[in-house]
Amino acid sequence: MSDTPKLLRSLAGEPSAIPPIWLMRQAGRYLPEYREVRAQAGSFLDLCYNPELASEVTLQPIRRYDLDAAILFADILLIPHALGQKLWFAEGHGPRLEPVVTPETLKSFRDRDVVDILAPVFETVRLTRAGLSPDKALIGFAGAPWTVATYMLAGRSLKDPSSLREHYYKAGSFITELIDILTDKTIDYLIAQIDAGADAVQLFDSWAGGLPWPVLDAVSVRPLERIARSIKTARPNAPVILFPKGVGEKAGEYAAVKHCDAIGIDYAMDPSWARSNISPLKTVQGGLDPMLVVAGGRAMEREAETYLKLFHDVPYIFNLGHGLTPDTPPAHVAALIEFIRQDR
Ligand code: 1CP
Repeated sequence: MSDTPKLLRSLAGEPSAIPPIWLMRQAGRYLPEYREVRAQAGSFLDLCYNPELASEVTLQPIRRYDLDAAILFADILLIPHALGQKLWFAEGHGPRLEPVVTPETLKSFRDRDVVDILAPVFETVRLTRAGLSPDKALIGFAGAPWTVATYMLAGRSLKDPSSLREHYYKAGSFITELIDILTDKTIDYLIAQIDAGADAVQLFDSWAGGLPWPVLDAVSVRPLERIARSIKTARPNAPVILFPKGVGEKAGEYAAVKHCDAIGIDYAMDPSWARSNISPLKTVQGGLDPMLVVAGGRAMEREAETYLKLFHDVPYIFNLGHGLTPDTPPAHVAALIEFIRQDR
């Protein structure tokens, strides 16, 4: 058997009786060993910028669960931070960014060299790749321009992004310009992650849901298409995974993006629809409701089985339909992985 990581074989279009498995937010607060390192690091941002500790928490879930892939420990908001916004995580209140972006602050962004400023992240990638066995993949990532822009424009997490739609209709050219800058910076950032040792990259568009089509196309599909195309032109061997959360059947538009290799599906997506409409075009990843892993037991196994059965004859990567939450019992994660890997 070759050392090519199972995840990369699946991204290359190979079906597998037991799919490769990794889990969004597999490193994080639900793990006691993470909380220990996090306390040692100081703040969450200190942890992101400390290559030894960030690499350690990236590897923790691989050691504990023998997952098929590690995902770089960092955050999608490091790009706004590198562009000059002040960023902090108020305990229990999520991220805060200041000042909110205006047409005036936008000007300074173009000249910022995020690859230079985010050097510690690439060092984390190098250290992690060196500490990972050759049969495991290392996934790099970034936020999709739209999702990152929502935080930059609001200065915080928006539970209801409808105010941004209004803003977009009123100040469309400014938001389009911001997205264009983020697209360029994200391309540089992901290529640098690949050069440091990331085997594949994923783009998280967590706030793509609920946008009317022409807006979704302009702020999400087209920028992601440009990122995928630029990465593939520069680094043809690096697979690109898109995770457009909450877009329903518009996921088909992302699957049609020529230069992406896989589509992450969220927990609200009907997996049968994905099997019929995405699998003919791209590897499908994910889907299982993370709340089922909080619940555990037979309900979790029954639903996991649904995904395994539906995708048994096509390339598929087992994952969740969004990230693990801090209240997930680590034993349920272990039970899920054991269930996926059992002979059937
Ligand atoms: O206190 C802590 O330890 C901070 C919690 C935390 C963690 C563990 C944050 C703050 N970010 C992260 C790590 C992280 N974020 C990873 C690491 C790799 C892994 O998956 O294990 C990744 C891939 C992300 C990506 C991320 N950050 C997204 C996209 C995915 C998603 O969850 O939708 C988003 C939207 C963020 C913003 C962010 N960072 C942190 C929080 C709490 C949030 C979300 C806030 C909100 O609800 O808007």
